[in-house]
Order: sequence, then structure tokens, then C-alpha cells
Amino acid sequence: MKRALITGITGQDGSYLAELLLSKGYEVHGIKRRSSMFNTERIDHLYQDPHEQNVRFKLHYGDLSDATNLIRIVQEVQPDEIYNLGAMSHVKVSFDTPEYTADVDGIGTLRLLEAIRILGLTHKTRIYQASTSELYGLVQEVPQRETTPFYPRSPYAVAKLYGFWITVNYREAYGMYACNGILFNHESPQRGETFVTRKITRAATRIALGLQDKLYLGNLDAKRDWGHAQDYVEAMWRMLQQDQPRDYVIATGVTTTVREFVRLAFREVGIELGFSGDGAEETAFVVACHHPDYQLPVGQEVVAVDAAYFRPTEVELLIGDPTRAKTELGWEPRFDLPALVQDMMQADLRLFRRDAVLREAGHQIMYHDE
Ligand code: NDP
Ligand code: GDR
Repeated sequence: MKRALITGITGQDGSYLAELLLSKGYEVHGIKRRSSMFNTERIDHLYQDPHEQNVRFKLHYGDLSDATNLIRIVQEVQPDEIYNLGAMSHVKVSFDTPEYTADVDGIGTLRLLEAIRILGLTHKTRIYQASTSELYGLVQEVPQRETTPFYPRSPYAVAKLYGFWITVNYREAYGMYACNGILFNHESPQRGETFVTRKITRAATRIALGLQDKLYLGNLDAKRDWGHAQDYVEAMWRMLQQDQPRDYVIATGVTTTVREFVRLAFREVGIELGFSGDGAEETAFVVACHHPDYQLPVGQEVVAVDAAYFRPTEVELLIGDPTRAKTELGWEPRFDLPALVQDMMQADLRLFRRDAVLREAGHQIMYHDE
């Protein structure tokens, strides 16, 4: 039985990857952070009572900022594969916490690589590093591929740049099986609530259900290559099953503006939007409602831009070329953008219908949007 260790197992990708590896018969170990509240909601359905026999899913307390803890866990687990998904992963927040982000996303990767080396596991343990399309930053070439020069535009991206190159260096210096997946944005019903897609699908469903009036967003012109996390964790696993380690771009090859994502999300609940104004003055309003359950007054303003969500330096355009992954890994995404939007909207509708019932019964419902 293969043994995998996942950092960031409580996050979006960690939860899908844990499911995938368990379905392939792996013993799965994950590192979770101590928190004042439970933070395992995304993986609670995978929990196995540690008192039972043949438990294949185990969690360890740890943190990427703590080298001795990482060494101890790697020693205990003796993993065949490590997936380093743990990170302070929010680009905008990285401008507020640049030093912490560098420590966890940059040096954290080094700590994990060093743990493998110190424990003499360089020829046993394969490692996947969660690199990112944010490395491309300011456009140098489109579509972006493995050979496109990097130009990071945030403390997050600069920290991930260190993570990328230290992974390459350990591969070359010590012959480790170490790969970077340069993943473009991927979303799902498990996506964190403060990333733009999930922020939009949560708000669009709540507005349709009459639980909220308006959604405030930042840059609507930004273009992203959005895929589904379920497809992308499959690519991570495939990267670690090859004869030779290599770095791969994982993307759909299609790019879409944030504005278009908004339009598609509201269309899922039968609401057609019109847009007016531009930049910080732009708004979106209801043009028509086609669904009998979701009726809003025509002309109601449902989206407005708030410049507080603009970033000091922005990444305007991302579009990836996944040819290497398709030819060498045999990887193909199954979800296109409409299917992704539908999956997220259906999940959020299920979630917020519960709130609608509670409100109907007199409960006070408050939402906190960032
Ligand atoms: P999430 O933000 O959903 O999850 C991040 C995970 O990292 C969480 O489990 C979080 O724990 C954990 N974490 C945060 N800080 C630390 C720390 N100091 N020590 C240990 N663990 C920590 O991210 P995603 O699942 O979306 O992304 C997974 C990885 O892939 C990240 O590294 C991200 O930067 C990268 N990436 C993501 C892309 C995307 O579009 N989703 C695209 C390209 C790269 P907790 O739950 O306690 O907060
Ligand atoms: P990103 O994702 O920065 O690409 O990083 P995010 O969803 O945060 O932003 C995408 C684009 O939307 C614009 N935007 C807004 N973003 C947020 N979060 N909130 C808003 O209100 C809003 N309005 C407009 C942003 O300016 C940006 O252009 C994600 C993370 O998962 C990273 O960890 C990962 O490495 C990259 O994707 C690939």
C-alpha cells in the first residue's frame, strides 16, 4: 500500500486529493493546523475512527513554519509521496502579510525538502510542489507555458517563485523526484469563500433567494483560466507516477473575465444582467428574470465595484497551454467553464436554501463577505 502525506489537507485541493488517493488504495496522512475551532469541515466525511483496525486516513498537527515538526512527521510517516499544498494562498492577503507568506509559501517548501534530505529519503519519497500561474504575473507571452518567463506581481507569487526554484534545485542537486505543477486557477464548491468565483456564486444564489441585496467586487476586467479542482488533483497525482520528474502547466486553455463569470453565475438562476459604467464606477443590474422561483425587479442593481478590492499590482491576463500535460500525462479536464459554474451554483443553492428556510422560521441570518 502506498503512503502519501498531504500538507494543506484541510484546503480545497487537499480535500479532493485525499479523496482521490483513498479511492486508489493509498494510506493518506495529512497535516492540519491547530485552530481555536474545528477546521476540518472539507474532510470530515473522510474521517476514520483511529481506534478501529486498518485506518487509512490519519491527521497530524503541524505547520509549514515549524521545521522540527515537519521532520518528525515525515520520519513517522515515511511517505512514498508528499503533496505540498499548504500555503497562505490568498494573493490580496499576501500584500498585508508578506513576511508570513514568504515564510510559509517559500521557506516552508524548503523545510519540507530538507526534511526528506535529512531523513535520507531522497530516493524513496517523491514530492509535488503546488506552484502557480501567478508566477507568470505581468504578461510576457500568451498562452503561458512551461518555458514562459516568470514575472511575479505579489508577495504570494514571489514566495511561490522561491518554492518553484528550490524544488527544481533539489531535483537537480540531489536527484530527487520533485515536480512543480504550475496550476492555473481551479475552483469548486469547496473553494474558499474569499476567492472571486466562490464569492460570486455564494452571492448570486443568496441574491436570487432574497437573502442579500448586492455583491461588491474589485477588478471585473481581470481574465483567468478557470478549471475544476477535481480535474486538477488528478494531474498532481499523474505527475508523481512518471519515469522522470518534470514541471507541468495545468490549465484549460480558455480565459474569461471576472465580469463574464458574474454573468454566467446569475444566468444559472435565470437572471440576465446588464453592465454600465467602468472601472470603480461599474455596476450590474437586472435586465430580465427567466426562472419562476427567482424573481427580482428589473433594474435592481445587484453588483457594484468597490475599489477596496483592487490590488496594488494586478495580474490582468492568465491563459495556459497544457499541451505537455496532455501529451505526457494523458491529462484532460472534464469540466469546462459552464459546467464548473453550474456545479458551484447548484452546491451554493443547496446551501443557502437551508438559510432561506431558517429565515422563514424567524432566525436572524448574517453574512460576512470579504
Ligand atoms: P486553500 O487556501 O484552500 O488551502 C490552503 C491549505 O494550506 C489549508 O489546508 C490551510 O490550512 C493550509 N495552510 C495554510 N497555512 C499553513 C501553514 N502555515 N502550515 C501548514 N498548512 C497551512 O488553497 P487551495 O487548496 O486552493 O490550494 C492548494 C495549493 O495550491 C496552495 O499552495 C495554493 O497556493 C496552490 N495553488 C492553488 C491554485 C488554485 O487555483 N486553487 C492554483 C495554483 C496554486 P487551514 O485550513 O488551517 O487554513
Ligand atoms: P487569484 O484568485 O488572485 O487569481 O489567485 P482570486 O479569485 O482571489 O482573484 C481572481 C481575480 O479576480 C479579481 N477580483 C477579485 N478577487 C477577489 N478575491 N475578490 C474580489 O472581490 C474580486 N473582484 C475582482 C482579482 O483582482 C483577480 O484578478 C488564486 C489563488 O487560488 C492562488 O492561490 C493561486 O495561486 C492562483 O489563483 C492561481
